[in-house]
Amino acid sequence: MKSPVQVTITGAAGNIGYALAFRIASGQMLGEDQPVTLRLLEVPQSVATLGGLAMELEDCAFPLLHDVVLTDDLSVGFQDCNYALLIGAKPRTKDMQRSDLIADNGSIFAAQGRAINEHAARDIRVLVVGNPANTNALIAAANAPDINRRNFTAMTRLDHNRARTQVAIKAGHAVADVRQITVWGNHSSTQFPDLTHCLIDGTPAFELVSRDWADDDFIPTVQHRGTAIIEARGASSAASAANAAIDHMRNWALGTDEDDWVSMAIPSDEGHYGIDTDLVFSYPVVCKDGDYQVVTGLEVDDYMREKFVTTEQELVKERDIVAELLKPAG
Ligand code: NAX
Repeated sequence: MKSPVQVTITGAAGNIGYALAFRIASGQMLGEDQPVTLRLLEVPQSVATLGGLAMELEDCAFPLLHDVVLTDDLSVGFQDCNYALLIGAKPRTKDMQRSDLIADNGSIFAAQGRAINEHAARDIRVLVVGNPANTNALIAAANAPDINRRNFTAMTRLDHNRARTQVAIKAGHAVADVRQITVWGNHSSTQFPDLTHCLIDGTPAFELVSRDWADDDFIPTVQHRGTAIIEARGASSAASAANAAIDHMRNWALGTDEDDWVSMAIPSDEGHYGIDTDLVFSYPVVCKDGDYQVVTGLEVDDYMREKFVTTEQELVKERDIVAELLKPAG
């Protein structure tokens, strides 16, 4: 048996945390031979609620669950952490715009970045889920100067999974037949769910679905799915978000399928596809040996370029709003 790894979940008493913790403890994220210690980090007033979650985790008698640590102390929460899922933040409510969230949530991720820099394992892998996820990941990375920026990522996998299912339904195929779909840019309504290089059972998607359908139906459905779910259930997506977080981390740690790629929001420092080099931007990536690489060399036409610019500009605006939080304390 391998030695246990430390997995931190922030906001673990929330909706996504509740849907996530059991799946990590059961081995669905890091494999069925990898024991884990769960470090559950919350705000002080929610630590008591975490006690209930810890009891339920005990009651599952998961063979891979080595220990559970409950805390509201960042230094304990990130101690020697190998995998961090940064979920805790204020969720967007029915009438709230993303822009309202940015200032509110940014400072949480600056503090967590500093704590990661001081206490976590040097090869920590970080997934930011709390919104605005891309910009929060940028803030966390900026506040952890001793950790490789590549190790800070944000979640667009839920959008990727949503896109995959929508096109499978339209084409009358199984989800498993859909390959090489990409969500580019921000986890927001400016994201670009892209079928240009998508294959469905080996056939180019645009031979099975029309470009008009993609423009008028598919793209807006995926872009606004989060809002549709809030309207329908009065709360934001939780189980599907937890599922996407598992998918993202599992692929990063254990690799992607040979003939496919996935969407991950990652630091754009290398400037792939001409994107500004100081954003966290969602790209198609392949993962192997615990690392990811952007899929390069895809042809980009004017239509795609226009969509890239829209989502890139939104990320630049978000970055401007949090400029003060991007300067690590000297
Ligand atoms: P909940 O309100 O159910 O849970 C959030 C939890 O975070 C609460 O228990 C709260 O006490 C805790 N928390 C707040 N500040 C904290 C801090 N500084 N340190 C530790 N814990 C803290 O929200 P939930 O539905 O779980 O959603 C969490 C976040 O995920 C929200 O920001 C939401 O917008 C975001 N989402 C991101 C998605 C994505 O695809 N990237 C999709 C789903 C979701 O909307």
